[in-house]
Amino acid sequence: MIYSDTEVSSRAELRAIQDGRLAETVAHAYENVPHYRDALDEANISPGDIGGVEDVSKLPFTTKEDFRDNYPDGMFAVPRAELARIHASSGTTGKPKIVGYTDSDLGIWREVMARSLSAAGVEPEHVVQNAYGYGLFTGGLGFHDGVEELGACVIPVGGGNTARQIDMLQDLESEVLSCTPSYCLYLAEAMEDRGIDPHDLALETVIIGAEPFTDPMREEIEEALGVTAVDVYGLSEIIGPGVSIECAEAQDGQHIWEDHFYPEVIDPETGEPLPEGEEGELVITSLTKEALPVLRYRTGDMTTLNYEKCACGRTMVRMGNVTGRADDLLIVRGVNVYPSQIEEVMIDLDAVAPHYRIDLTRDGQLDRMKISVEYHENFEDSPAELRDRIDSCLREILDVKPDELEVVEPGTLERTEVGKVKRVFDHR
Ligand code: DLL
Repeated sequence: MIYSDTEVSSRAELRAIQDGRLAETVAHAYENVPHYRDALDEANISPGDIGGVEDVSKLPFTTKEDFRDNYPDGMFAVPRAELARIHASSGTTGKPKIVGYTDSDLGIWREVMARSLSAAGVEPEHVVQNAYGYGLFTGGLGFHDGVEELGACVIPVGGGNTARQIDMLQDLESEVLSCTPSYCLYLAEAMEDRGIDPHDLALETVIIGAEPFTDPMREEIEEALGVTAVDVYGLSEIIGPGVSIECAEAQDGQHIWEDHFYPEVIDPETGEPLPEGEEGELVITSLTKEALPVLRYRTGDMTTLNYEKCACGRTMVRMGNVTGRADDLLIVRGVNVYPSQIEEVMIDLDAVAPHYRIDLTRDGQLDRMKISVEYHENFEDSPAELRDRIDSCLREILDVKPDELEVVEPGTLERTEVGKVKRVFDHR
């Protein structure tokens, strides 16, 4: 269901809103954040040069390094006393990125999350079991507030705690579950182990995000649980979950809430904006944030933009689902390897469970790549034969051969119960 009229406003109306808000955001950032003042001065741009979104590409990019250099709160544009909440990104390396919100920012977050949930098919009478982690991670509280804003009922189970999670799904008949795709698969397996058929649950929709997944993995989730799986995207630096989401009607790209987040796609090498439909790095400018305005933030996430009106009636641009990050690229013996290429092979093979890991080590000057993969419980041939099959599929898509390919028993590889799955272990 369409939650707010803005979602169906004409492109011209939307453009007018974006123009005004962009000019205000640039002025706010320039006046209150030394980093932006220096960056704009250095680029010879003054806030008055930015009349609207047609001028956005004049602005310098903001990067993850800028957050790191200004740790913890140097990117904030309001005094401490005006902050209402602080979260942090779940960065796996180095210091986390600290992000702050004023009351108004929290209100906007609630609104975009309510829109997102509504687009996913959540209705006020539904019970939403929220299995995203609560705490500094934006997933838990972001979903929580959005469910309340929509007027639905939230069960704040949080991440992990699988036995209780399953009890709640059964006893409280949750219609909606929100969690990472890897945890969703883990839950499905855990139910199977306990002899519970997920198709007997009241569950209709799962809202998965916070980490990349491929279409075959989504199909696996939809089949295992008998649900519609909707992809939700977001990042702490911009607000958290709720930057964009698929609509349940089309499940064909994620609507970006463009009245709050202005998107561009650029060539990650040259920084040049790319035309509609070409894949590149997503760059986002916040249009309404007070505590942490962000100008042309390089998300690192690879996607495309599609401005065609959607079957659901929404006019807001859709981004393609993010299957990888610009910095995901692994260079193995000088050859480019994207983990998503390996994942696609694994998931296409019925005999293989969607659990695998890639280990990279260095032997003297030489990179070594080991891939470990679990076979599926119902698989009946010999693991050696399966190994050969995977090997030939990998050869077709990779320009570098794994040095070791290991097929292991179901349940061998470590699962993530909380947070985001880690599949690549680069020990080099
Ligand atoms: O993961 C916010 C979030 C919470 C999104 C719950 C969706 C659901 P961070 O911890 O800052 O924030 O991580 C952001 O996660 O730049 C992407 O690389 C990745 N990511 C988030 N959503 C998706 C998705 C939250 N749907 C980083 N598909 C982003 C692929 C995703 N990657």
